[in-house]
Amino acid sequence: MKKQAVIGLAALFAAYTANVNAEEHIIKAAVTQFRPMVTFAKPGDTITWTNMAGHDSTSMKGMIPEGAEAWHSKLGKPFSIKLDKEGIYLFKCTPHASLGMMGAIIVGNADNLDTIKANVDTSGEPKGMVKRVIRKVEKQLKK
Ligand SMILES: [Cu+2]
Repeated sequence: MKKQAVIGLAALFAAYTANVNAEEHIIKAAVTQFRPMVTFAKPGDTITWTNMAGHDSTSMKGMIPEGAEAWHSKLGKPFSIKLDKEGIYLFKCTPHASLGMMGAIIVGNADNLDTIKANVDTSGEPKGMVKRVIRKVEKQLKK
């Protein structure tokens, strides 16, 4: 009985500290841009999009880590998602993707950069705009 209580407390403490360490990152929609365009996060952090009137947040096909879940937020509504899988996530605003309204979230290691690059042509997204985000990601990774 006593041992169980100790284990229970330890589990509670672990959950508590995991929560304390997790951060929330805000990405703000501004006219036809997401600010910041590139966000660095840790596994378990939450990403929140704000100021979303007229915008959505949609993950791009073949441009999120393998096994990660795709998302498509409701147009015009703030949106939050917790990202656990490490890697780069590219996302867009569906109405404004052709204007380059896209961004990237880098969670932990950016090991899927090559996969993302290889998928640009088949993504169905405006290539020039996707490449622009990738260049920005590469620049930020070199810092
Ligand atoms: Cu938009």
